[in-house]
Amino acid sequence: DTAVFHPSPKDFPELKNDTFLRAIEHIPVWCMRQAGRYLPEFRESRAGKDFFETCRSPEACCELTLQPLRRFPFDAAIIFSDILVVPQAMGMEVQMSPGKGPTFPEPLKEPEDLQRLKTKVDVSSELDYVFKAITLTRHRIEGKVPLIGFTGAPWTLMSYMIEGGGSTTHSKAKRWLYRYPEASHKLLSQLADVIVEYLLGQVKAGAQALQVFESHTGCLGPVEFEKFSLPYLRDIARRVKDKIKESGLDNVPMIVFAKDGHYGLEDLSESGYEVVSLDWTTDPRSARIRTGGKVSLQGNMDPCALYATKERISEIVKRMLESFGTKGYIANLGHGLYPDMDPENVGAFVEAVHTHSRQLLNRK
Ligand code: 1CP
Repeated sequence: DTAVFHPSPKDFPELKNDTFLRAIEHIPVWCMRQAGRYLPEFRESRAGKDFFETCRSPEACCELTLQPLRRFPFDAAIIFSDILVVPQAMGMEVQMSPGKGPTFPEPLKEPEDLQRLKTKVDVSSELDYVFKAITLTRHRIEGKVPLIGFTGAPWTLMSYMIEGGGSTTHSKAKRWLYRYPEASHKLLSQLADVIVEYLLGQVKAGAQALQVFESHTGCLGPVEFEKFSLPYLRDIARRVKDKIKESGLDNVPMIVFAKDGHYGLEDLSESGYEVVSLDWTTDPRSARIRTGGKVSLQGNMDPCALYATKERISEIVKRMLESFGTKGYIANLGHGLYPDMDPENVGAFVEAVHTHSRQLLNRK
């Protein structure tokens, strides 16, 4: 009977799906390495402390993760940690030399060195400190933005384990691919097994999205990528998603970032990840065509554009958003922030994404 129902514009049922409203507000934005040395408060928190000690303190990781959110309206947080905690969990020693980056005092040299790695890695105890950091941060973030967990991909970790640190040619690690393909696959599968458990543990601890960093794709070509990187990236996405389902958890979006892997874009868009993150060497419009709407895209402003004036940053962002389009898009840089970047310009980047995306979305 319509006569007895006088609806008033109050006390509506709670909105269960606010995707639409959020999507017309603005394009989401975050930055790789947003918790980093470009922030004075980060440098102060880290001063005089060992890097991996910091990684092992859930309180410290939580604080470093939250710092950039206090300054800028980022739409996501990424847990403070490092990709090299995985080789450590497998039994390798890694030190962080200030100004030099990560160093392995005893890198893998020949296939027999694989015996030095633990055959069974108890991920839940070895990497427990990361899970604790994620859980604590999820509480302290108070639901403001989602928390992203991450890992290095097998090839990138393998290259560090053999090179013993950063490298421009990756020639020691690539020597393994050409000379010891079997031992290479053995190491890559061992890494993939640990990574699957590690990512699942992160989701159980509270991570709401996952990013897999294949930072060293650029030194591979299409053939080696197909053999030594892509199969493991695929395997990780499939196994993590299966295990999330088996555990009765909700699916979390997975992002793959294969830096300088433009040659593999079509394959990456069919590798089981919801999002493909791009570095700045790929043109957004061609990336849209090549990925055929199969995935969302993330990226890809050249981090060095942050050295420009705020006006120029705004123009660059506007063009980037127009090229990617507003659907299925997460604004980000094409790689991490550098320590000498001006926090004010990081703020200008975030603001430009919000301003221009509102304009683009309202035009429709
Ligand atoms: O003392 C310090 O603060 C050292 C600088 C630093 C920081 C802030 C390192 C050493 N790691 C990190 C944190 C870190 N590392 C995060 C934190 C979250 C965030 O992004 O805000 C993440 C996601 C990483 C991941 C990471 N570590 C990657 C993948 C991303 C990428 O840059 O391609 C890689 C390759 C590393 C190794 C690493 N750790 C640190 C350095 C300087 C490097 C690179 C060394 C090299 O190869 O030259």
